[in-house]
Amino acid sequence: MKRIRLEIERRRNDKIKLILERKERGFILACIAGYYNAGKTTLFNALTYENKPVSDLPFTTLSSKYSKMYGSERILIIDTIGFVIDLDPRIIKSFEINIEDLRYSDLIILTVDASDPSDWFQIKAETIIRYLREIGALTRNKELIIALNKIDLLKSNFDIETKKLQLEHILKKHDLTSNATIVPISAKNGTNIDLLVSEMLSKI
Ligand SMILES: Nc1nc2c(ncn2[C@@H]2O[C@H](COP(=O)(O)OP(=O)(O)OP(=O)(O)O)[C@@H](O)[C@H]2O)c(=O)[nH]1
Ligand SMILES: [Mg+2]
Repeated sequence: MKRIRLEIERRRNDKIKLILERKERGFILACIAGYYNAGKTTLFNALTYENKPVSDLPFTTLSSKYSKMYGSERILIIDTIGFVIDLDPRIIKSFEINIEDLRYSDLIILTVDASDPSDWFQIKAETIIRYLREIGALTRNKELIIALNKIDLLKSNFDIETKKLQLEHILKKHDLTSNATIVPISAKNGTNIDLLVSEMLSKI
């Protein structure tokens, strides 16, 4: 256990060094966060023209992935491991390595699954926003875009607006209204990706 703990600490330090180097080289770091299966990698691929594996099995992505955003030499998009409610405390330590990507990023793109039923959607969104605050990834001066993903699975605009209102309510509760924007998208179909990109550029 001691050996593993030391190894995790060493990797965490290496990771922080790497992140700081990238920042020094002038990269702007945009980190995609969210629960497993929210569509983070699908969005990452859409923003970078990468082709990283995507699936409906949990934990398809097991370590952070980095790639420049298409059309930009300075913006680095980061895909992260999916978050889980009630994460087993024994594996939290190993997640910490990836937490540094979230902490040091200039912009967080929180990807949420709009096709979740309203009550579940509410609990998940509240929990992850609280968590991001707790780990110091969502400070008052951190820019935040919520990508309300999978809108192709919703029946009407009314459903999209309802989910948006739920998110707005949570943001207000956490005093994040001024730095946050919600963009409804379908990462799979490419809907509103252009809107998301222009929102990213204006925040950066
Ligand atoms: N209908 C629909 N499905 C989507 C959309 N975006 C992603 N998916 C599907 O959702 C599933 C999960 O997508 P991923 O991109 O692997 O999700 P992830 O958040 O990276 O998941 P982990 O790596 O496990 O954390 C896949 O089956 C995708 O095809 C979308 O906009 N609409
Ligand atoms: Mg993934």
